[in-house]
Amino acid sequence: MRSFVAIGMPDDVAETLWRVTRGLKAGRRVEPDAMHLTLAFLGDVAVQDLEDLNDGLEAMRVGSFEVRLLGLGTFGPGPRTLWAGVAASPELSAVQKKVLSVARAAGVIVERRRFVPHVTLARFREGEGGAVGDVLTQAGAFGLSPFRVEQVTLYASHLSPSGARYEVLAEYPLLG
Ligand code: 2AM
Repeated sequence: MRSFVAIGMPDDVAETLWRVTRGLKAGRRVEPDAMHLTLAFLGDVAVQDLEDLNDGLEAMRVGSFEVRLLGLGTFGPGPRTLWAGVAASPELSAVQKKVLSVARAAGVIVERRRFVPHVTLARFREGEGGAVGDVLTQAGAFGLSPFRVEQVTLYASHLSPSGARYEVLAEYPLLG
């Protein structure tokens, strides 16, 4: 099953993020209830590995912490995506490393990519990305109040021609 571990956005944060892309004239906006900060993209995971992953995430001892969304940016030529950035945080880096090590221990092969924490707000097809210019004029000024991360979530990603649909498979409270 195509899956990933992420931090879901609280409703009020997601609503605020949704308003950022209100004026976009092209591209596909990510719906508020699909917004998340990915800690580890796992790709296709075998059912047995998923069980081990679930056990490992349940056993993880990490406390809750705060994150702050700060700045806007883009990935890819065109660009392909618009995202909200995340203020550097040792707690966030620690939980991301922990999730990666749990995934590897469960037998999941995780890509070695630099962790650039972000929340994707919109995706663009070729030729659409220019529309991002209007939104990026607010980039420097963009910043939200910090919010507390109380849990991490294991999601399944179901791909279809109209985009990905995310399903919550399990939630893991951060109790320390
Ligand atoms: P993105 O939002 O920047 O595209 C589910 O696809 C989540 O995993 C998304 O948040 C996506 O990031 C992230 N992700 C990281 N690496 C990925 C990859 N190689 N393929 C698809 N999604 C990836």
